[in-house]
Amino acid sequence: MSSSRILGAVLGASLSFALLTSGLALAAGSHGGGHGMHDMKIGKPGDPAKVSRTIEITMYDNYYEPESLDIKEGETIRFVVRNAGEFVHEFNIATAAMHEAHRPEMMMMMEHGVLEPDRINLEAAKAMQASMGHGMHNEANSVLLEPGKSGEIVWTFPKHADLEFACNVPGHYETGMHGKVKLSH
Ligand SMILES: [Cu+2]
Repeated sequence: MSSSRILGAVLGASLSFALLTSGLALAAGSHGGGHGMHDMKIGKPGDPAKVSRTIEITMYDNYYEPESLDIKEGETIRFVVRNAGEFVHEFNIATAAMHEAHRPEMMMMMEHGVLEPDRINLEAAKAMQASMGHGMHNEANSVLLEPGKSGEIVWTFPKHADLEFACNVPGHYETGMHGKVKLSH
């Protein structure tokens, strides 16, 4: 795992949080980092004008409602995600392998004090950014939310993929905070 990927996770999370607190919850910007996210494999940021439906996701400690998703291949969905739990949670669309690779990065965020159990420490995020010298970076396939916060993702799904939505905050995936994305014709 490269340090740039770790930084991408850290700064992506802090940027997502900054966007959310300013009320601009759309994570629809293009993914310009090119740091190894498999865009074609998992889909891509969606065009808000092409959204076919909105799905509300509620995050609790440590599970999602709904528990799984039924999506048509190629469909563009607006996810409105709300954290109704008492801890920070993530809604991240990816393959199981990508989630697995993401978890050590989230662990590093926690070790650097960026990710606290119930809040995102932006001061620590800035310090980590300064010490590692990497620019801001957004992850369009995920949103990381403090308790009580909401966010949105517009996502276009691919035709074939084995995807799950998951929370990679340390300990959460392991206690069941993930669900299947069922893609159908
Ligand atoms: Cu979680």
